[in-house]
Amino acid sequence: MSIKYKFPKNFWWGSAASATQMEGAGREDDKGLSIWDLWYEKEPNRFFQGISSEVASDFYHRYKEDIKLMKEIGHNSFRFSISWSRLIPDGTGRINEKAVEFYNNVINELIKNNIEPFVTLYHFDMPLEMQYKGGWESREVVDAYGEYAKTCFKLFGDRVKVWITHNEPIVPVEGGYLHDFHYPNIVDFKRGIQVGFNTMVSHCKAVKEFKSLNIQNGKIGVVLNLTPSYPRSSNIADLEAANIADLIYNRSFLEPVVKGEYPKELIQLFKENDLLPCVENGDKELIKNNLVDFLGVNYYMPRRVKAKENMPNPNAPMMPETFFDNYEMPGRKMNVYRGWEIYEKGIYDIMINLKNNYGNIECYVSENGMGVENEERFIKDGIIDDSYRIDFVKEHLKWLHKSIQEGCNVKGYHMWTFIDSWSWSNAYKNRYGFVQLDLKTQKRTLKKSAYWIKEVSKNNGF
Ligand code: BGP
Repeated sequence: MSIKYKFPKNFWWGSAASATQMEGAGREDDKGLSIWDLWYEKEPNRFFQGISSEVASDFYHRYKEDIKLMKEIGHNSFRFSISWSRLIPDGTGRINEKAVEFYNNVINELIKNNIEPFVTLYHFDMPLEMQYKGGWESREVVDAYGEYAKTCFKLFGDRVKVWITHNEPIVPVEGGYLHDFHYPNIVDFKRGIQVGFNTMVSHCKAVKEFKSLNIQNGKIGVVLNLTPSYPRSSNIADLEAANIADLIYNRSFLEPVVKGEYPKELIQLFKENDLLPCVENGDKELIKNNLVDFLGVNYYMPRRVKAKENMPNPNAPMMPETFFDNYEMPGRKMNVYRGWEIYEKGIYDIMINLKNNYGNIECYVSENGMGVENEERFIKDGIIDDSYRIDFVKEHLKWLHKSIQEGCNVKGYHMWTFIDSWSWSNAYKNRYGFVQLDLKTQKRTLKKSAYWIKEVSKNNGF
């Protein structure tokens, strides 16, 4: 078989997952609760078919079986997150020894199977006790996160070499403080900006702790969902609208983590609209002096933008969308289940942007994937024939390959996700895995895409 798209040596093939979405054992072995448990208790109706994260895909008990399958389908790396509230049930103080044992077992099992563990410290799962203190709005919580990060580096840094501070830090802002899809369901742009800024400070504290520990061969980065903003047209008003969307949704995190400061235009925009966050002494220096070693890039869809067409209601809460309108491009290709546009070239545009404007920083695709409803209807000869997923990945990989040919510093490709996982308020509506999960029996079955990716990984291309 001839390989048309060959990837660089030691390319990372694998997938990503998160604690809340896969661990289960939600109330076992002294785990503290997180905002997801509280929200479910308060409003179970907010979760698709009323399913909580309490059981998920039971990785807590089945990690050995899952890691075996990962190896079988050619993973050489796997990103998972530590649950802060499992490790430190109250958010600060006492460490849960059962959790230490669990994460040690997972890390050791991965290494034993030649799968490099990538560890995320925070993936949307604020410990309840920390939320009671104000969550990311509170500097006490920011400090607690710094301590938690240090604890993780000390406990696991002898074996974990790739660390990620936050997964998509803009999402808890969007979900929890703007668009009502995460707890605490606040709608307040200014508070959201404070949350974003405090998250940024917490990220830098973790980077600082990491660097001071001098972990051998270790590196630290952050995972950002760098959704490119495409203007409807080259009309100046459309260009300006897309620029604002890009500033708020991408450059707000990208610039401080890579360049050590916020874009001046963003500061100006927030200043004009009385949205600037409270900044404490020393924050600026902290941000300046704690740049990332690499970036993880999550890419699912593009953002298409046009100039505002109607004056916003002056009494409606201010939003990023106060400054632009989203644009539905006629003829766009859609993943109708998730309601997300599919635009494969976006992955190339992101990488070229990082190359040209961000010092060609080392990066990898940390999530890309396609959630589909009712996949059981595609079962053929006992397995799910998810050829649509194979096509999705292939087309993205072709563009990624092109970016590498053109000199982009891309080290790997991780799929979202290994096994069908609990998707926040969508619960199990859309399935993303290489591996099918039977919710009733917890049985795992490889999908067609799993066999395909195994070959890709084996051949380091396709
Ligand atoms: C990313 C998150 C993941 C995952 C994925 C798919 O934003 O990092 O946690 O869930 O999106 O999105 P969803 O689960 O909402 O379909």
